[in-house]
Amino acid sequence: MAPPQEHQSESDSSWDAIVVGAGFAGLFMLHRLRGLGMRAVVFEAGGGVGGTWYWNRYPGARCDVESVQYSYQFSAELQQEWDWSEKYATQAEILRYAEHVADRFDLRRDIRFHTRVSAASFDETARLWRIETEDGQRASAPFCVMATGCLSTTNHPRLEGFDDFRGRVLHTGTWPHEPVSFRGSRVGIIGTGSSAIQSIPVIAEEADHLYVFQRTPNYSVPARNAPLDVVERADIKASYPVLRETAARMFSGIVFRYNPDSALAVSDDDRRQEYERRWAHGGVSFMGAFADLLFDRRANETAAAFVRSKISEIVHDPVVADALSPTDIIGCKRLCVDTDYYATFNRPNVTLVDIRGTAIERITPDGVIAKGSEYAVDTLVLATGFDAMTGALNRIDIRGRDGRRLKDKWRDGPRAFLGLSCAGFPNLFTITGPGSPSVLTNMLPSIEQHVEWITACIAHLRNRGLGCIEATDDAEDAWVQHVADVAGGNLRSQCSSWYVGANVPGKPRVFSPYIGGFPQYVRQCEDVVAAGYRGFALS
Ligand code: N01
Repeated sequence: MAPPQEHQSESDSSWDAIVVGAGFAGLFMLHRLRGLGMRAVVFEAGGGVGGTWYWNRYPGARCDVESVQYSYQFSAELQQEWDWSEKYATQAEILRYAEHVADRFDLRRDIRFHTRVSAASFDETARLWRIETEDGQRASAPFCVMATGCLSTTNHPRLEGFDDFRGRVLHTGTWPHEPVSFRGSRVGIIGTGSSAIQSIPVIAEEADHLYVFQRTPNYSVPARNAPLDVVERADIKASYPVLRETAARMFSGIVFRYNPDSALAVSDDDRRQEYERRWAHGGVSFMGAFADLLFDRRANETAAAFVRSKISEIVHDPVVADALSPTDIIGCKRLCVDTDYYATFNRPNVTLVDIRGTAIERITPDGVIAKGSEYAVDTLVLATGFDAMTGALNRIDIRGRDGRRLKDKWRDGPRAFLGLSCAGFPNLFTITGPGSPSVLTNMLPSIEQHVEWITACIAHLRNRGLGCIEATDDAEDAWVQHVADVAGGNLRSQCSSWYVGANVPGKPRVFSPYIGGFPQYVRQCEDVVAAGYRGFALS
């Protein structure tokens, strides 16, 4: 591997590659580009590395994929030297890990922090991507890699009267860096997705009163988080190669026990026992209880009914338990993982405001009006999620050949080949872009696979004296159709989730991630390469 190149001065604006975003994708991309001997720069809107884990500092934030799996595998040394303290690491620990990686691989010197990219356009004559930032910087490079994240543009619902609110407003996805106290405060939280379900139990412990405005109840399973002791950590380190190899063969890229049986082929007792075991174990492996949970509505309903029975066991007030109980497909929206979420509604200082079938009527200077009543609050927490998959890319004015805007190309939904590249946008790569498994898998291995693919692709071009690679229209059309076909056979495509863009008013309803599974996706990426970059035009 070639040593990193000399650091460029601030005034230099011409690079071999530009990367947008310094989350886990951008950090590893920079490392690999340097490995090719390329001069690369990263533009990052935040003041530090870590992406999602830099911004989402809300109380209770953790990753619900086990830390030992939600971590890089490209460096055996990194794996061996880093100790995870808990089964599910906190946001703060994951951020420390990202910072450690940045320092360990000396990445920061090529990252421009507090620099948001506003435009990227392809200059066909010079065959360069020309980048502009919000603060007026310009840079150019033959290659541009968007490492902008799948859940990085926050969704702010337009609520009448919002600007008149006199209290404090916080969004889980852009949480302040300084400590936030809820002591003595009446808090209203809007939303009951993963971010809300993690933060509600923690906020409830501190706030005078917490009002939870719930439009749609969500299924959640207990995390059963626990510290990792010295012996467990040593075992993990000794078994990393096997763990990673096994994970690569799993549908989700995460190692857990999948039961190949149908939920409908076993007795009621056996089925219940399987769910009980998974509930006791905790985590997203609950959905691995039976093979057909995401393919057969009747099978799915057995798991849904089990979780509802748990909610009514945990929540004392039957009216509240009923309001917290979802009736739709479990796992259709992303399954939530919690610590004491349902039990929090037994606290006297927590009120569930069930706005199912209605909407928040308006925000007043002093609170929230819903279902005809005003709830006075000092702090409003928006746990209202993200403009997922396409939000961060569409926010940048990206223009390809003939000045065509990516946003226009994607007007009826995202179109990309393998989620990596778009026809009409030569030498532009997207890491975990729409049409790739990304959010339906363990993000870290999915990121690494994309970075390795892009790195090998650029090396291929350079080795052959080629300057350009671009997905063909035909390959892109076929891939978009394949992504839709696979989604059509899965229950996950049926509900109004952020996977289909339903949470953002006006967004076209398209199932964005690829739901064919991680191994199947990787095979297709490898086949494309083995066939001489089939589906791409190289020049
Ligand atoms: O966002 P969400 P999130 N009025 O979109 C509600 C990942 N993640 O930030 O369902 C009232 O899931 C909305 O209601 P509804 C994970 O992939 C991972 O929680 O649309 N309510 C919903 O309840 C996750 O799936 C981790 O009816 C409104 C909520 O806001 C993804 O990020 C932790 C509303 C938004 O839920 C997003 O999770 C956190 C309105 N106008 C996040 N608008 C872990 O790894 C929206 N809502 C643990």
